[in-house]
Parts: sequence; C-alpha cells; structure tokens
Amino acid sequence: MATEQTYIMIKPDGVQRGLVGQIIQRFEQKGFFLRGMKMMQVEKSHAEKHYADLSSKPFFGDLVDYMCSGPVVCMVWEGKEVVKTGRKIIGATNPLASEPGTIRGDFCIELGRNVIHGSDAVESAQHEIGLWFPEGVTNYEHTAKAWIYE
Ligand code: IDP
Ligand code: MG
Repeated sequence: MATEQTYIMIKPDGVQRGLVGQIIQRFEQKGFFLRGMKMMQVEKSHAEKHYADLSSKPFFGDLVDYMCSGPVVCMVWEGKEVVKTGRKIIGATNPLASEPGTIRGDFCIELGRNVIHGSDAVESAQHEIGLWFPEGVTNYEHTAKAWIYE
C-alpha cells in the first residue's frame, strides 16, 4: 500500500467556531490515519512561506492576516490517494461552490473564511509537511489497517 500523506490545517475560523472535532472526524471515519497533529499560532513570515505561490494575488495580505488571526490546527493524514480524496472531503475553494457534504460546503460561506486548508498535490503535500512539521511526524502501526485495506 502506498503511504501517501497530505497536510491538512484547520484555519483560525475553524478553531474559533468549534469545528475541530467534526473536521477530524471526517478524515478519521473515511479510514485515513492521523500521523501528526499540533496547535499553533502562526507567525506572519511562516504564513507567507506557506502561501508563497499566491504572493502576487491582491488578497495575499488579507490571507496572511487571516491565517495569523488565531491558532490553527496542523495535521498530517495518511492513506491511499489521501491528497486527492482529502481535497474532495474539503470541497471547492469557494464555499458557495462547494457541494453539500463537503467540509466547506457544510460549514462556511466566504473565500476568506473557508475554515480549512488541504494540499493540492503529492509534491506540495511533501513540501508543506516539511514546512509545518520540521520535527517529523509519528510512525506507529495502525491496528485497523487490515480492516480498511484488502
Ligand atoms: P485552496 O485553499 O482551495 O487550495 P488556493 O487557491 O490555494 O485555494 O487559495 C488559498 C486560500 O486563499 C483559499 O483557501 C482562500 O482562503 C484564499 N483565497 C483564494 N482565492 C481567493 C480570492 O479570490 N479572494 C479571497 N481569498 C481567496
Ligand atoms: Mg491551495
């Protein structure tokens, strides 16, 4: 089985609105494995690094302020095609275009308050995991593995 990993982050609005448990539950109940999790207050320079590819966008300043407006919950989830499937679980970037049943479709309304981040490709996931978890993640045996994978 491929041990693909993705970087998922509950943004400050998701934390403040008490959505942490429900968001974690959606990844857990799918069958993905939690490898790393921590809560942190993001420094401006770190938010700018995370969103470096968007630095020329007009909303970049607001986006960085938003990410630094309160603590975030950083996670690494693992499983077969977890990057692509994680994006499906999250929904479209604009919450009003996200399908009901997705996290953004169910929990939010505006682009700049869309409660969660998820890596968009395997390569960006590896880069983001390195950026947010320089200390590394846990490596333990998941006892449910044989009940989730053939
Ligand atoms: P993603 O989070 O779905 O991967 P990206 O295009 O990578 O979407 O944008 C990162 C974040 O920047 C979005 O989640 C959203 O919070 C914010 N954002 C994206 N586009 C806009 C916009 O047009 N206006 C305001 N904020 C935006
Ligand atoms: Mg993105």
